[in-house]
Amino acid sequence: MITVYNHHHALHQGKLEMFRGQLVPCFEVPARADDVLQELQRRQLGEVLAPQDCGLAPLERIHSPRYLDFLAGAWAEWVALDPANAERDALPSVWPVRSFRSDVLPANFSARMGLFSMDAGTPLTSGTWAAAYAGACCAVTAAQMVSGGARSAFSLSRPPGHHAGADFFGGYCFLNNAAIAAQALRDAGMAKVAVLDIDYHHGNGTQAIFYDRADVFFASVHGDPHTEYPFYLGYADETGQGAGLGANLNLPLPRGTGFARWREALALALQRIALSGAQALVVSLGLDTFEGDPISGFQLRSEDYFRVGEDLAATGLPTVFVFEGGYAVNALGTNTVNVLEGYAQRA
Ligand code: 6XA
Ligand code: ZN
Repeated sequence: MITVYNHHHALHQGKLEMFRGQLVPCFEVPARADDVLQELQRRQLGEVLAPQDCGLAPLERIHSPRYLDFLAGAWAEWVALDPANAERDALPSVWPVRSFRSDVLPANFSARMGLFSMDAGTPLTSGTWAAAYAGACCAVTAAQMVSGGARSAFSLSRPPGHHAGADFFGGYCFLNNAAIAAQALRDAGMAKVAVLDIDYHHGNGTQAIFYDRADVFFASVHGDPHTEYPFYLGYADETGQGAGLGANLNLPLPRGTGFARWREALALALQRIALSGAQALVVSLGLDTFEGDPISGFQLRSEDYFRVGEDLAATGLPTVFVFEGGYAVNALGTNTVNVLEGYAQRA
């Protein structure tokens, strides 16, 4: 399995996030990707390459121009407000909820931070754009390898992507790498693609991006949004709309779910993906389903991740793995590489 690694990921290094009423050190840290890289190399799972510079075009297939403009220029605006801002990250604090307008682009920076975001847990830093852009290029490069005939490729990058919508960031995500990869597969000529999201948290951004499309099937196994982030999307009755009706599958599970029940949900998702006629698969690979994860509530164990990889390989579909969440830093390398090794041995 080839890994496309974002050598610039550590340019995004948030200091503090809002968590249960206080600002706490960020969970989404550079050590996450470093650990996975180290474990990949220790177990010699395959080559590690840098991405190609993909340009803005693949990002513009998924994200709105005004959102990309905002992200690319946000840090400079933040520091221009006050030179002392260079020492602190930008966090939103006001949002246009129901009854407010989102068509008007306010001049005020805080107002635009809120317009283009969904939570106060996602600091925007000096290197956020550079890291996220390079990460999107990793996803595009991995997709190109798979559309070019490779059985699989792994895009190893952070910040993650699946909460980011067409025009908003949140949940530690800025650019939706999985959606960008899926679109890149479509644009390379694959008529139908599936995205399977196995992060603990529902991939609200990916779902929303493809919700009215029949050419990208989205399936997700995740913590029940009645109690788990992102709360406002990810329910079982969300099945797609318009041309996309029937092309969205949510399998929410209660906090505390262990591997046996989780694996049944995975099997159901894979069955539906097979029926969808997809020619390739993008896996939003979150490892925060692990029993030791500090912010999540499933009970998967390290050895279970081999079985996950085997189940994914059994689909027979060419697969792009895209790294998402997972915060038990000491086990993250092991768990991630267990999935990839389980996959590689069965593929
Ligand atoms: C709220 C929790 C964000 C969840 C991030 C994540 N600050 N998403 O792992 O997959
Ligand atoms: Zn997650």
